[in-house]
Amino acid sequence: MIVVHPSTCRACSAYCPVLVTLDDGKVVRVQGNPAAPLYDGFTCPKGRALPALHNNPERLLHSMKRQPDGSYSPIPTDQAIAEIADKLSIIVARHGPRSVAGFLGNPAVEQVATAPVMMALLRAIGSPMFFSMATLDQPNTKVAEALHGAWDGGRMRPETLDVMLIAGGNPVISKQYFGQNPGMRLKELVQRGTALIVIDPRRTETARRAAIHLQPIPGEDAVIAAGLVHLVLANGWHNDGFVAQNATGLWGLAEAVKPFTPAYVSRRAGVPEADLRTAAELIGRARRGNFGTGTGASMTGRGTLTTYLYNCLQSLRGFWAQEGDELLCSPVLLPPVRPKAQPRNPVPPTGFGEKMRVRGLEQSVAGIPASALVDEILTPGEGQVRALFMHAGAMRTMPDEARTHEAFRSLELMVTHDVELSSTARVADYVIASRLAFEIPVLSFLVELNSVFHQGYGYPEPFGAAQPALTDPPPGSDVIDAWRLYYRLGQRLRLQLECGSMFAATGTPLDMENEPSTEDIHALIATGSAVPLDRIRQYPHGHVFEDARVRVGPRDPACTERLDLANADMLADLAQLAAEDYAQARGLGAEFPLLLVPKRMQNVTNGSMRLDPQRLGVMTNPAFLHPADIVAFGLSAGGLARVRSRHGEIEVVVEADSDLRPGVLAIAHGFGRLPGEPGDARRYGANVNRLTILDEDFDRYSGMPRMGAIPVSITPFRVRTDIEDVAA
Ligand SMILES: Nc1nc2c(c(=O)[nH]1)N[C@H]1C(S)=C(S)[C@@H](COP(=O)(O)OP(=O)(O)OC[C@H]3O[C@@H](n4cnc5c(=O)[nH]c(N)nc54)[C@H](O)[C@@H]3O)O[C@H]1N2
Ligand SMILES: Nc1nc2c(c(=O)[nH]1)N[C@H]1C(S)=C(S)[C@@H](COP(=O)(O)OP(=O)(O)OC[C@H]3O[C@@H](n4cnc5c(=O)[nH]c(N)nc54)[C@H](O)[C@@H]3O)O[C@H]1N2
Ligand code: SF4
Ligand SMILES: [Mo]
Repeated sequence: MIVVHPSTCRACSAYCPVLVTLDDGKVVRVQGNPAAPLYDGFTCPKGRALPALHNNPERLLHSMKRQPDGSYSPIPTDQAIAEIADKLSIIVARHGPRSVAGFLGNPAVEQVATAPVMMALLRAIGSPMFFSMATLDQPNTKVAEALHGAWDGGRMRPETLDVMLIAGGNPVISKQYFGQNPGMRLKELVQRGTALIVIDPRRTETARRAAIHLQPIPGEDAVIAAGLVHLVLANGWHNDGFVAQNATGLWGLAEAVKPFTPAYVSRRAGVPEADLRTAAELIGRARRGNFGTGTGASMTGRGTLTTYLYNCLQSLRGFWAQEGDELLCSPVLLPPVRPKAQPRNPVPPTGFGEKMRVRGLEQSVAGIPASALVDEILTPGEGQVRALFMHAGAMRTMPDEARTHEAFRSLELMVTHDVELSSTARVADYVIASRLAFEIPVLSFLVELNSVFHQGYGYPEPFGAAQPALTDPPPGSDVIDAWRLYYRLGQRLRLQLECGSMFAATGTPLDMENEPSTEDIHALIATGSAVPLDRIRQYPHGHVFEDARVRVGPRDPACTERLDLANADMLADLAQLAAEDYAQARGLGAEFPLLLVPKRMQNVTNGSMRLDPQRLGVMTNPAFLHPADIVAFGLSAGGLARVRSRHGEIEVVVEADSDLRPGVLAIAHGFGRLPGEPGDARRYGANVNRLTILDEDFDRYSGMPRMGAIPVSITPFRVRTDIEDVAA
């Protein structure tokens, strides 16, 4: 029987409403849902390819156990859990609670209940070691907000802006910034007169819509931001009244940006001085604006300083939501808020939580540094991590593949969840076979939660969806929702788990006798939500809750809090930036003549969704270069090449991209095979994280290592002879 049900795509955090066609319970079609109140029926190719993921012949239908010879054999999931519980209790008894760690990556987007129950188990064991990809993504946004202070009323809404700046983000592809249907949203913005400023070494799909596109040398975002601050101040375009009432440190900031003259910034970052001045003028003359940094600006070093400077620029212009403005991302599943048009003092970004035993790292406002995990596993001594629960594609997405691999293989116990025997699964001792999207109920909670970590995420409208699972896992399979692993381990270890809103330190005790349903866990996550979950569940297509729209309230007359324009560490970084020999710092030379940068591709989400080459048209992650560089380095488009950094090398397929700035090499992450496994760039792609390392040039607060603007070389490898390829 064929039926069509509304649901939500969770293949990325845009969470597009979809209509799913089921034929006798089998997912056969996914399309946009025009009946949903948001996104105009939009989907991307990944959403439409979800049937391929559900019907993947390689899908993991049974949990797996690693055998002494390194092969994997199916094991009943409950037996796997029993064995894991036995090993876990021995490890805790022998090495203490801190030896147990959990790691949550992007797949948590699909399985919302994993995070609270994994955290509940760690809490019950007494381990603080909860890691997440948030600290390898854009932790600089949380840290910069802590250093600068936050605006209680939040940012101005996109549809009200005169100017919008995006540095190192490409929403048309990533769906970050406008979430859903970003191409259409951008078009609407530009049509209504918003001047878009895009800073990106590639003329991206987003940059095509920009009034000004600065196409800089990668890694110079802090220099450009300082240059814009300099120009705004030099022209007296700052909002004196706003600054006097809400900020301190104007003089310090003005002094610190003095070296960043337009001529210097233009020379150093490789952008035309006139364009820089025009961008500053657009910012200086606008009445409403917003500035945001994406992964490009965050990963290429000095991400915290860059975001801090843009926050300062925002405050200099008074570009924060005003009294009476509608709050951007009014909560639905998050707790209600009563924002005011006033600042909040800066807070220390670190100094409150778990200290790492390595590189002086510690918990920050962005979480425990994921970049410390590998060394926490490899460094002997009290507290050494010996057991790891992993819900991510880490082997292809963590910097420094070789050390990550060494660390994971050295664990006494490594457990992953997966939907295929992925490279991360192939280093684990146990792989728990997991349910897939349409076998799991929907709760649009994570979209909202993400908006707390990064301004680019979240529903701009008070939208919520709580929808049932649509189908059961295939007959004969033995797969579970990931959270059940943690619950059942708690049961076996006779622990009482507590679970609730992720903002609460404790939660409601779970019934440890009768296993709850996933909906029960969702209800606990929604504890104290702005809109009661029962109401949200009444709308099969999801709903915009008009009564949940929040307006920014008046300033409290007694408010004495202030934003900080002159954080001492940030100004010291700025002084160092101005003083450094930038040509030398960049690390380019005859040996490494190109800068490697990150990018996202339309048809994959990091390491996911590479299943159906016919429909998705992509299976590998090419190395994109400007055609002039292809010629200059003796390469051929479509041919193979070897990319080398100081830390490793990979084999890649070369592809021409005339939109890239010459001298820049762009490769997406999330591909490749394990060290020691035979690679094949055309089939598996290449793991860029063979070129990155963890402990050099890392952010002092979040520990995030440099993952972009990496000096590399490229040389032809088994050069193809067909002439057309060279001409391309
Ligand atoms: N060099 C470099 N490294 C990067 C980045 C970069 O730009 N450059 N970006 C970083 C960023 S921002 C992020 S967020 C991370 C992302 O990295 P991760 O958090 O690791 O996320 P994914 O690669 O999306 O994870 C996908 C994998 O999870 C497996 N999987 C496990 N459980 C499930 C499940 O329940 N459902 C599904 N569908 N799949 C599951 C799939 O088999 C797939 O292999 O990578 C980071 N790493
Ligand atoms: N289709 C798709 N969507 C995704 C993902 C995916 O893999 N595929 N991943 C998801 C995840 S985990 C995340 S975190 C978000 C990320 O969302 P975004 O941050 O928007 O990521 P990108 O689309 O890669 O845009 C980054 C841009 O930075 C540019 N860039 C590189 N280096 C520099 C630099 O030094 N300076 C500047 N100014 N720009 C630079 C790149 O050219 C690229 O255009 O996307 C999410 N959405
Ligand atoms: S943008 Fe694509 S992958 Fe992301 S939720 Fe929407 S349809 Fe799914
Ligand atoms: Mo990310």
